[in-house]
Amino acid sequence: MRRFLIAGNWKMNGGPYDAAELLQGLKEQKAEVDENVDVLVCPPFVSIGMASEILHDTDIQVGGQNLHFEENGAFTGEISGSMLVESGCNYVIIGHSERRQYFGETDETVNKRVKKAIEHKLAPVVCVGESLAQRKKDEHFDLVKNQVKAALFGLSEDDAMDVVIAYEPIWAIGTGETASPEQAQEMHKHIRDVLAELYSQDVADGINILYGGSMKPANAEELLSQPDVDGGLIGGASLDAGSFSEIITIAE
Ligand code: 3PY
Repeated sequence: MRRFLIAGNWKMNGGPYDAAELLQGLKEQKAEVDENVDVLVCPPFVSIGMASEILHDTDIQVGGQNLHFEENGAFTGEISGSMLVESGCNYVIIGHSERRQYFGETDETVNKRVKKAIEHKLAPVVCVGESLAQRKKDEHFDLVKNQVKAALFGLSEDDAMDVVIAYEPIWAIGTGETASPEQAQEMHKHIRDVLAELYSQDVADGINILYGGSMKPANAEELLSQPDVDGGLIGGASLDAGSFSEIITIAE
């Protein structure tokens, strides 16, 4: 039985002071969460320690927005899996379209990062999704299938069970556009079919598939009521304690 996962991707917003204020607000509204919902916040690296400290006595978990696939060494500006674990994370976002678009992330590096996350027992939240041009050319199903296959390449069935997939159509990121519930359901079902093909129906049925791309209180209910939508990876609305709490309440 899958539980909902409501995850906030803060992107490059919220240094330690702002993070503390936002998380105190969230804690006041949602320190305890219904047992059918997991809640996660992914602040920028510099605020992770602060987040872990503030949230340690709540049901809210903390994750990173990226990790490097090497253990340590001369990789200026990078963060390792063990650093995330030491800072209190148990999830990490991997392959967000902004990383693919602006920082040269490829299917191959996504796969390396997924493997490193699993090695550290961090649940990878792997982002996949098509651009508007790819959707218009009707390439979206094949593209997402290839992204999922590449991200999970070489993972055992047990390891795959720890992965979370986030479907984030690029045309719905930071644009205010959202996929319709039908478009989301159609792609989530497709992803689940790809997972069943790669592993088994049991494995596919156990993996959380989140929707990301302008999820907010106004559209969360209809998106979350789709049978294959198991939660959300939430950008802008996760930066407001009231909106994020509202989405959690909708999932409950
Ligand atoms: C968005 O909602 O814009 C996101 O990119 C979430 O990751």
